[in-house]
Amino acid sequence: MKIKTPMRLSLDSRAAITEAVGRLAHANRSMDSSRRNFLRNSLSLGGLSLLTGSALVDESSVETALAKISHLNDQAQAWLFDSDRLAPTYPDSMITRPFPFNAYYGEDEVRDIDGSSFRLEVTGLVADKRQWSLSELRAMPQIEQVTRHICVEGWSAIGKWGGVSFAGFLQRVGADLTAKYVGFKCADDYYTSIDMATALHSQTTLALTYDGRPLPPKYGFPLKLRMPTKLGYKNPKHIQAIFVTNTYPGGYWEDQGYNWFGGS
Ligand SMILES: Nc1nc2c(c(=O)[nH]1)N[C@H]1C(S)=C(S)[C@@H](COP(=O)(O)O)O[C@H]1N2
Ligand SMILES: [Mo]
Repeated sequence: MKIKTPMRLSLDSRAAITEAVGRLAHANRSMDSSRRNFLRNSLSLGGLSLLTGSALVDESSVETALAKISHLNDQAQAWLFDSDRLAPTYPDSMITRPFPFNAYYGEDEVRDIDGSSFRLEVTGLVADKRQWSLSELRAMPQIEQVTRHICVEGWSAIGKWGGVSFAGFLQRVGADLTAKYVGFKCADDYYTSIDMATALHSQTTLALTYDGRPLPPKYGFPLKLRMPTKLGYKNPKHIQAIFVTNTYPGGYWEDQGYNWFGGS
């Protein structure tokens, strides 16, 4: 059989990979018994040990094998990531109404943040460590996009986010664009981090609005990072601090076994 073109994946197959990775991440995070069931149902244990070079003799070797797969995933996804490929955008008529809320807590516990005293902290490998008020961020050029948000918990929804181009913001603060990671600390103690290539992707937006209005508290007021190339848990809401670093910062779900790259 002749292989026609090198790996040039369609968005559909990228979505399928993302979904598979999401399922793996989800399985990673599941309880012990469902983890074993996942392995039994979708991979043979022999196959898993061949793939990872670990003998699956006990629960901790299964853990190690899954962690290795997750690391392989990070590398494969970083390699597959194409900075020029755009995630699909949609017409306003396709926006999901109401857009779902999700967090590691319930909607009744959403943080209420005072926009007038809010200051965004910017630290790490950046030339300009000044803090930013909301009005300063609103004064920067704004972009807006209707894109699909995919959550590994099994739902997706289309929404419209607007704000500052994150690449533009990183340039403006004199970030070291050769650094490996951009990390985020949130007002609800959530945290995550992303690769620099995704930070600089043209659709990555430091979002100030949802559907043309200031972000409502439940969608992350005052600031959220919106990346249509990444799964839901990589998109931090209620951002308080942004830092540029070469030291792996992890993330709230990532540290519990979710795949770190988490995207396409
Ligand atoms: N600060 C913060 N950001 C977060 C989360 C969170 O719990 N806290 N949950 C993540 C997950 S898992 C999802 S699916 C999306 C949900 O965003 P939404 O409420 O706008 O749908 O936020 C992501 N960002
Ligand atoms: Mo999610």
